[in-house]
Amino acid sequence: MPDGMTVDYSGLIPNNIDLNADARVRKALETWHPGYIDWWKAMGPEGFQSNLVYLRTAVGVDPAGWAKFGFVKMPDYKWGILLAPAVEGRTIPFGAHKGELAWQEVPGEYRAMLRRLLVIQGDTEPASVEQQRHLGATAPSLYDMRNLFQVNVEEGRHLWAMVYLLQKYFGRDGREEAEELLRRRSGDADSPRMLGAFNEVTPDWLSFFMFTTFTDRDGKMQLAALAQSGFDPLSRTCRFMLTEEAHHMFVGETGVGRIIERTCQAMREAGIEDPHDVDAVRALGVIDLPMIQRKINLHASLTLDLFGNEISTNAANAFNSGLKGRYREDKLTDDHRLAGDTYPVLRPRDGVIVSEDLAALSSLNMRLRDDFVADASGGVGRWNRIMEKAGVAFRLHLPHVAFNRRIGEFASIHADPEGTVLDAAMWEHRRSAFLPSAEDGAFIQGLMRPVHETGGFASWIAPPKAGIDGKPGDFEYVRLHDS
Ligand code: BYC
Repeated sequence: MPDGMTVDYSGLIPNNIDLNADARVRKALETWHPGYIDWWKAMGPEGFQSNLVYLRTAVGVDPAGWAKFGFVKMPDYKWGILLAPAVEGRTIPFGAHKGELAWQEVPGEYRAMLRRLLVIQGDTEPASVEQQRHLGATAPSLYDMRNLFQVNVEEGRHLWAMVYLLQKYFGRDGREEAEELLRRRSGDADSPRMLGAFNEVTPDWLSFFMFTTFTDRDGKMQLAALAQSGFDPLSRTCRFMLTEEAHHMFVGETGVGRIIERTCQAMREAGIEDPHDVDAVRALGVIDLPMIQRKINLHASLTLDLFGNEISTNAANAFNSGLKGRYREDKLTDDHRLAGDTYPVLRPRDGVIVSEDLAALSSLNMRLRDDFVADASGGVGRWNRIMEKAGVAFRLHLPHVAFNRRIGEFASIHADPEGTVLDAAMWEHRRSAFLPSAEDGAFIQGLMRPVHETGGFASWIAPPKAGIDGKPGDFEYVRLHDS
């Protein structure tokens, strides 16, 4: 009998849920598997599918030792179903059902809402793989290429995680939704992915590092909120997904950090004091710091849209029903019901941005977005310390939440990255100072040349402080020559 801690590797689908004893779900997953592999080959990383990649694979759910590293061809990766161990006697931590035993089956009255949450979560996972599929060709090192592929296979596993929940708990319509998850395509005009940011392009490695810093952090916040769910299988699934997610943000944050480090080093060596002397900095073959700020402005604002409307009945209902909690709900000390409570919400009023105390239940998207901003600013602080240490007079910052928004209270106005409201003409006039321009894109594309030599790194990025799994920086993380 599985003990919930070890993973059964004997069948097609590794799992710690005793899939062998559940013929119906095993058959549904095995039927879905070939379509998944077809999707992976068509829409997963372009090229490198027959190369050996030094990947980590989950082999257990014990935080002390859940992964093993080894060379794997990506299509042979063991995508499995892994849930964090059950907590004996767990109760619903918030909402109208607070204190009742957590659900092991879908509560009938909330079925549609729960399915929608699972489908939206599931949709983002393959979307990100599709967005990143061209990047292998321009990897700045084998170390970075390996990290990209690690992120990709784990997003693939996260799709499996949602598909398992859909197929096990939603029968026929769950199976249909699982098929749809393989049918939609990022950026497709007829059948796009569900949320805005997942239809954007990821054209270069700076975008990839920004995406994994910011958009994967939305993943962290949303998964953390779903990990509190009163629907216990969702809670256990998300708790384990969070273990993998941490590495994705590490890849992003250290990737941007290494770009900053390299730029500062090149500026110092060339005696360039002014970070705004963009032509001189770019002539060194490194990425200028103002461009990094514009990329932050873009990716942070696209990611803020993923939190939905500040005022949302959907969010209130998901909380009240016990399906989706707040970030670290179990650490909060209020009544976990929020009826009658208020929360300060930012919104535009007569050309200025004001804070209004609104019903806390309806403001839960705003609250999670605030938690995200606090979490993300820690990373920006660490980037600033790299410049400070190098003696470079430039500081990065997150844009104001009103900047460049398409969803929510600020979608109807224009604001600059400091939060000053602008009219449409002024916004158009200053847009290229705020957001990456076509010229920025062309410059970055010019830098995107692959470095495939073991231990080599592109001119615009510093090597990492340490390798993966205790390996040195010049380890051959992707074997390009023997497959
Ligand atoms: N784009 O009441 P509202 C990750 C729709 S990332 C397009 O405010 P709600 C990952 C909304 O669907 C985490 N449409 O919505 C990261 C609704 O439409 P319907 C993914 C949008 O439900 C990197 C209508 O507007 N997980 O894991 O409160 C790599 C009214 O909106 C958008 C989740 O998001 C948008 N941005 O909030 C890989 C968790 N925003 O239903 C993976 C699950 C809103 O009226 N999802 N709309 O037709 C949720 O909790 C919620 O659905 C949302 C939206 C927070 C996304």
